[in-house]
Amino acid sequence: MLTEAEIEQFVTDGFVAIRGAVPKQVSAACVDVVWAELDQLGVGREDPATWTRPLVWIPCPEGGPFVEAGTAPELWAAYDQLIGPGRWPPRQGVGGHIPVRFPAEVDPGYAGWHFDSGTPRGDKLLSSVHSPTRALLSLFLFTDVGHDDSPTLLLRGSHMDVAAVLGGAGDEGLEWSSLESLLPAAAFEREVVPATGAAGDVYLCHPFLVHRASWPHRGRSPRIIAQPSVWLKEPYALIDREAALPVEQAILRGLGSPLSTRTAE
Ligand SMILES: O=C(O)CCC(=O)C(=O)O
Repeated sequence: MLTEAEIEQFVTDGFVAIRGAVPKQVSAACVDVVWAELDQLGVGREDPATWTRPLVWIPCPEGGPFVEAGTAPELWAAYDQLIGPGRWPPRQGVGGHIPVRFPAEVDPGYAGWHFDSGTPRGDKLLSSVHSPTRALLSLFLFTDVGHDDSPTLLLRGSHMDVAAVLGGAGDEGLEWSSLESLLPAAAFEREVVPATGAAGDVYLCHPFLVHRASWPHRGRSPRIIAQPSVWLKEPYALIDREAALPVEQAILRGLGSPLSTRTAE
């Protein structure tokens, strides 16, 4: 269970790390499966000469140890606390993709600031303040991730900036191509926190938290994490501050006032 202080940290900062959420032997078994998949792509665990690209994406494998990782009791308890019991669809696995980052000096591409909250509408990808489908972004660390291992960078508190901008865009939301054109410059002056930790740690992030990949990778071994969304069954109404649980509370805090009050103003 998250403590009250951790929950307040999630609301204020937009993320909380659950250390040791996944048992070490389970993370290690997930890494073995990832290497088996990489081997199919010609990238060998014991053969650094084949680590020729800075980044290889694979869909997060299903089954086996990924079921144990994705259903870890501490994680599900935290989802209930942050999102609300019955408000997120339980998944027998981890989901999302695995960006495997290899030791390299070069720009891997796609390392710009963004948040993962788009919902497809026709041919558009819209982000709405109601976060219609996404409840959380989770970062599962399957290997130890130190400062040199190209950790994901989190912009502490940036979910509030995103909520404030989306709040002005109506229920439908808006389409954006660059975050720099969407957010005020001050948003990018917030503290940058590297998502470092040990294999088995899981960062739970607000769906509006701005983050990006980092490079170069000057560690010795590939960094393996998964970055699934925890999905949301019903969009956040953003009307009742008293009833809101932490993910919704954080959006309301970023908005300054509930949407019904704003309409009445
Ligand atoms: O690979 C990383 O560190 C971050 C990946 C990312 O930004 C994402 O999946 O949204």
